[in-house]
Amino acid sequence: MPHPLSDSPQHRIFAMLDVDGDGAITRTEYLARVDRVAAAMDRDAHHPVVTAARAAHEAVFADMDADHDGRVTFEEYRAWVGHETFERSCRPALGSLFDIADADADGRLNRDEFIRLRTAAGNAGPDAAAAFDALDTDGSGLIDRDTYLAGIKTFVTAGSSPMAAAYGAGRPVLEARP
Ligand SMILES: [Ca+2]
Ligand SMILES: [Ca+2]
Ligand SMILES: [Ca+2]
Repeated sequence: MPHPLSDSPQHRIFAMLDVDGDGAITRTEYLARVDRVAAAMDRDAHHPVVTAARAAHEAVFADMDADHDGRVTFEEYRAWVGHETFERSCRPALGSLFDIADADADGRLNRDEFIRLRTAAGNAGPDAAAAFDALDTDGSGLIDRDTYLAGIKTFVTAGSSPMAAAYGAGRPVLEARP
């Protein structure tokens, strides 16, 4: 039977972060996200933007893992996620991944950078492309940092956002995660 919350933004994001699908986000799983994005964007593992991202992700994980057992369950994640935690914790971490992808450090990603970032972060390629097109409302071919972070925040907190496409919203979770 499908979980009643299986189509919620929280469930979609949790399913993306629980890479091996065992029902918990481990610290290793969460930190590997930084390495995947760094590798996808051809960044050296010791580049300052990668080091900063690792520190930001360590902080998010410590914040999410309420009972400090090194595993974040869906219940822990759901109790944690929201406006306040987004501002305190998610924004720096998501921003740090954006910075890894922003090769020329001008605060904007082009379509290719955006798709590579979101695919490395766990989204399906076509979903990431759809999200870029939805976010790029002026058709400039660039997405700025604030637009990107606001798009994710609205998805996390309100469930509806141009970024929803990145997470396969509208398609069943099982289809989004082959
Ligand atoms: Ca897991
Ligand atoms: Ca825990
Ligand atoms: Ca740029």
